[in-house]
Amino acid sequence: MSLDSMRAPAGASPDTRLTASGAPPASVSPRPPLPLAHVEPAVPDALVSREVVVSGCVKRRYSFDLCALMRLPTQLTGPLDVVCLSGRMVRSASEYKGVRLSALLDIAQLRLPHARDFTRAFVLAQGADGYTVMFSWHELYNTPVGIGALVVYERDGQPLDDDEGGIGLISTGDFRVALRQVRALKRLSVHLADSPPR
Ligand SMILES: Nc1nc2c(c(=O)[nH]1)N[C@H]1C(S)=C(S)[C@@H](COP(=O)(O)O)O[C@H]1N2
Ligand SMILES: [Mo]
Repeated sequence: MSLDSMRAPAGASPDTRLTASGAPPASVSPRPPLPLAHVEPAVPDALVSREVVVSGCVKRRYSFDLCALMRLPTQLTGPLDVVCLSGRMVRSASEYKGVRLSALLDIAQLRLPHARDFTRAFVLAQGADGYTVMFSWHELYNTPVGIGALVVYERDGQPLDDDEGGIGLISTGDFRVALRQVRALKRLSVHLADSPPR
């Protein structure tokens, strides 16, 4: 067999792929090329997360991109069924890879009016579409839930692709894991619950 016959046909070299802008290679497009502004990416950028910002009651606001997350101690979930409140199986994963949510908080450090105020601190985790879930300080630092509350960037050995939102959040200790699984995690904001007047 000649080397030539093993080569991909002209116009489909190994480097030819759909770009982030979704523009198909000119040679395979049956239609005249569209102006760039009309070409929609497969997943709108607004629904993908490339970094997670830690803000609110913290000493320093931090932004963690993929590289920053990968430098932190890695956590693996092991097999995990992602099930919604209804009982619907969203997916069955062999493994997610990520870092503890508490590790990010430890870096940003809580900023508290009084030392004991950590007892009423909580974190809101928000996705690119606004979907928001909550973890209390106690869940994260004072119960087994915290061990499995992870900011994740890989599933089954593959990076979470744009369809899956890039960076995400998962809580392996939950009964219904799908609910606190946040797709395209953008923000972790730390708050203090109001203390009722005595
Ligand atoms: N950002 C974001 N994450 C989300 C949701 C959402 O609407 N937005 N829905 C939740 C619910 S109710 C379910 S069942 C799962 C669905 O998982 P999937 O979006 O990864 O398929 O995502 C959870 N995480
Ligand atoms: Mo759901």
